[in-house]
This record gives sequence, C-alpha cells and structure tokens, in this order.
Amino acid sequence: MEKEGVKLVGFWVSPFAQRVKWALKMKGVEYEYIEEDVWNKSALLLELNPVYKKVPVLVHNGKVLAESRIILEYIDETWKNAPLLMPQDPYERAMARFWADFSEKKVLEAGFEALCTRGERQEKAVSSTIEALEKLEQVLKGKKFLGGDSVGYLDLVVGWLAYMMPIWEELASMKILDSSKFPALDEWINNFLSHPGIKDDLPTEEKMKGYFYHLSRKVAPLFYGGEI
Ligand SMILES: N[C@@H](CCC(=O)N[C@@H](CS)C(=O)NCC(=O)O)C(=O)O
Repeated sequence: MEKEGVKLVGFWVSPFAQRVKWALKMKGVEYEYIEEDVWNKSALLLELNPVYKKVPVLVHNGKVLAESRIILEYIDETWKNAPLLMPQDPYERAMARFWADFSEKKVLEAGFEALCTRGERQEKAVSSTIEALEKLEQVLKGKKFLGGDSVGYLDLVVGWLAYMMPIWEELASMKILDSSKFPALDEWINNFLSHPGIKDDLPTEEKMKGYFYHLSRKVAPLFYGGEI
C-alpha cells in the first residue's frame, strides 16, 4: 500500500465507518475508500488491523489507525481546520467522550439486541434502549446538536441512531424513538440529517433493510440464544 495520502477501509453499512466518512468529509480531507467484506476478510484488513480485525481502519501517510472514536479524534487533531469536532474545554471534551462511550455501550448494544430478539428478551432490550436514550435526551436538552450549535464528535458517534434505528424499529416491529417521549432527540434527528453532507453518502433504506433482516436472523441464534 502506498505511503502517501489518506485511505479508509470501511464496510458500506458499518455505522463505525460511516462516522469516519462524515468526519473526513466535514474536514474536507480527500481520501481513497477501500470497501471491505467483513464476512470474508481480506488479507489487507488482517494486515492493517491484526488486533481487532475490524473496520474502519484509517491509513494516513502509512500510519495505521483502528477504532472509529480514536480515528475521529486523530482526524480532528491532524486537520485542525474548522469544523472542530471535539469541544475545546477539557471538561466538555471529557464529557463528550463519556457520552460517546455510554451511547456505544448502552444504546447501540441494547438497540441491536432488540433488533435480534423477540418476546420477553426483546421487551427488556427495548426498555434498556429507551432508558439509555432518556439520558441522552437530557444531554441534548436546549441544544441543537450534541456538540452544541454545530455538529461535533458526539453527533458523529451517535449519528447511526438517526438513520439506522428507524429501520431496526420497522424490521423488529418495535417502537423506541417516540417523539413525544424524546422531543429533543426527535429534533436532533431532523437537524442532524439535514446538515450538509450527512445524508449524502448513506446506504439506501432498501439495502439496509435487506442487510439487517438477514443479519438479525443470522446472529439471533449465535449471540442471543434463539431463532427469530
Ligand atoms: N469499536 C469498533 C467497532 C468496529 C466494528 O464492530 N466493525 C464491524 C463492522 S460494523 C466489523 O468490522 N466487524 C467484523 C468482526 O466483528 O469481525 C470501532 O468503533 O471501530
């Protein structure tokens, strides 16, 4: 692989790769995109990310970075032009990292479990997701974006929720994003999706529906102990 330039190894439906694409676009960084098949991993991915063997991987002038949230911070620190993704105040920055971690552990994990389960287990997963979103609703109150007046790191981390959760809700016949329960989140979804560049490069709903329909049926017995 050439040493110069920026390359992103991603997977079309990966919310983790998507946040990196958004960050590079917002910063105006030109890059080569390399599509990976995470179900049949290439030698390149295994060489670039031997530790986790996951996408996204960013390669910048031959330096290799894995883990999307770390990549977002690297992008912000390397391309210091606007928009700044991380808050400038150390406490606010720590809080952004805290809520990003929380959203991954509590919203994404429980939401995905709700997609891949049914019955009592799904009900519990839906409740856990809603409980976690109640916390994010509080974080958002009075702000246009999680980053304040403009889209920042935390918005990009939570961004999957805006376009992916409605698809999961439909596929798994569940209601999570209730606008009467989450008015701030509802407004944020509209603000986020209408922000320039955010909706440009998303996979189509039909393609995501097909993918998650099959994925949920495939992983249900493997990870959640039952067919759906
Ligand atoms: N914590 C990682 C998660 C990355 C991740 O789970 N990527 C998935 C695609 S959505 C992947 O590469 N999966 C392959 C595997 O789990 O073996 C990040 O933030 O980058």
